[in-house]
Amino acid sequence: MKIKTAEFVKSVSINDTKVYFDARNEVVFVGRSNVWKSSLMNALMHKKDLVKTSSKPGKTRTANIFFVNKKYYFTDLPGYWFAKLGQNLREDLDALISWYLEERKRYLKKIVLVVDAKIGPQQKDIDMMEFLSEQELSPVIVLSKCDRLGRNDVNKSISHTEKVFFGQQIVPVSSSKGDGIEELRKLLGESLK
Ligand SMILES: Nc1nc2c(ncn2[C@@H]2O[C@H](COP(=O)(O)OP(=O)(O)OP(=O)(O)O)[C@@H](O)[C@H]2O)c(=O)[nH]1
Ligand SMILES: [Mg+2]
Repeated sequence: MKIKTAEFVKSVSINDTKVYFDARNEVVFVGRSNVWKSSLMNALMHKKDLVKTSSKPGKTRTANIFFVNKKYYFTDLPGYWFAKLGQNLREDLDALISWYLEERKRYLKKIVLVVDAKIGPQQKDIDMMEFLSEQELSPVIVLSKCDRLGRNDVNKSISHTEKVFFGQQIVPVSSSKGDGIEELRKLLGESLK
């Protein structure tokens, strides 16, 4: 898909009890904190800082919804499992993630599960994948930070991830270099048709 326009719509937190959602198809981005989810969204939408990013983990604390091509939503979710935020905030953010995914389920055409290629899938990613399959949501695994690895290590990371998440689509990317971004745009375009 070609992305021509992208605008911020709104932020949703777990305390927003009356949220109005409309019936538009959507893609959401999930993953552990600091795996470059928000940066990946900027790269996909041809933006530099539409989606707020930070070198410090725990930047995204609400579900941030963007309107793409005046037709679809792309939504950035907080990273799961970032213990340093403190237990209360951590629990609120984890609750927001599962609530959001369940609430919007019928419109979610793809869940982009971002995994750090250097670290590989962690238990929390496996838990998220289980949740997605329970909810009958369709994931694609994006291996981020590939620019920080050599070709051999990227291949090793892909085969390890294939073993952990058998049969799932995997796209290796680098948001700074742009590798894999066009492939991911194409795949998302297919899902949103
Ligand atoms: N070298 C390199 N750095 C990147 C790339 N993408 C993102 N970064 C940097 O990584 C840091 C974290 O990125 P974010 O996109 O904010 O991470 P996040 O997963 O959204 O984190 P949370 O919101 O805390 O869950 C930022 O300082 C980015 O500038 C990339 O492709 N290459
Ligand atoms: Mg973020």
